[in-house]
Amino acid sequence: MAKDNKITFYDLALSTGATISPFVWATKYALKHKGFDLDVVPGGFTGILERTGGKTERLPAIVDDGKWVLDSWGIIEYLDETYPDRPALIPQESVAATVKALDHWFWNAAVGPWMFCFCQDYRDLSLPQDHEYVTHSREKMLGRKLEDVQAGREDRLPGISKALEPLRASLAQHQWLGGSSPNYADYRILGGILFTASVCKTPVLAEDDPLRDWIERCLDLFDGLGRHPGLFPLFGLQQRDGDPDLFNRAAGQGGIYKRNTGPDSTRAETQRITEGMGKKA
Ligand SMILES: N[C@@H](CCC(=O)N[C@@H](CS)C(=O)NCC(=O)O)C(=O)O
Repeated sequence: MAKDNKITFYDLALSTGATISPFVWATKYALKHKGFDLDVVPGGFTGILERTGGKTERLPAIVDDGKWVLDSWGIIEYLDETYPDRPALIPQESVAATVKALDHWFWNAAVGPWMFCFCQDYRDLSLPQDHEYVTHSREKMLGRKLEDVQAGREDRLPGISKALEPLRASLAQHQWLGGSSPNYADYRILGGILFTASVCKTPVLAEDDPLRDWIERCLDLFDGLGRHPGLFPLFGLQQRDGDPDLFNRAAGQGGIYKRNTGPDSTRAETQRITEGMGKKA
């Protein structure tokens, strides 16, 4: 049991002091959701193995009353198993299954593409002692010079914003991804957004993006945990001539939105799609 309600939390931060990793951000929120105070061990990319006494090369990691727990998913499983009387992060297995699908989609649609847009800034914002390691390791991962990967991002950002429609469709009808209160689904997606906010020297979403309400509500949680002064503005992306719409302004049609309540609800569509049928050419 956490002594004095405190859990030791190994952070991964930039020179701004802001946490960088999506996994670390999500875990910070998860610990707060469980009602714990954090005893933060600060640090950047290099020296993780030394900082953790040889326990891990990757973060997040926590220590709960002497017990080491690694990996963002391992940590939430541990927290829900060990503290079942505190608010659940994953209230039932179906949530775990859905979060895994959502996380996979979001990583491919947004977190990865945003990383490509800000990888040079990510290196430049890292602690000075991390620059060489971040440059070398990320160029190995991405297969090109960081400057070349990042170049042309203004042409890619609108498409990434547009791709977030599944989140908008859900959050137009629900206060949180967790329903009436947040759960790990919210924190996991928020982690990717806060990763982006930690490096996005140019905004990634429109001022009036429908996701804004949910993002602002998430940032307010736990006494403004997500309102770190080192973060950059997410909102303010401008649509240029030739760009796709940054979000769907005609949302509210199709899929679960469009309830069939009988012929009156489908008559206009039926007329539209059958117009001209049977006419001789
Ligand atoms: N599966 C792990 C992944 C953790 C991970 O890859 N963390 C990265 C930060 S995003 C890290 O520690 N990187 C250190 C490094 O690059 O040396 C988890 O979910 O915790």
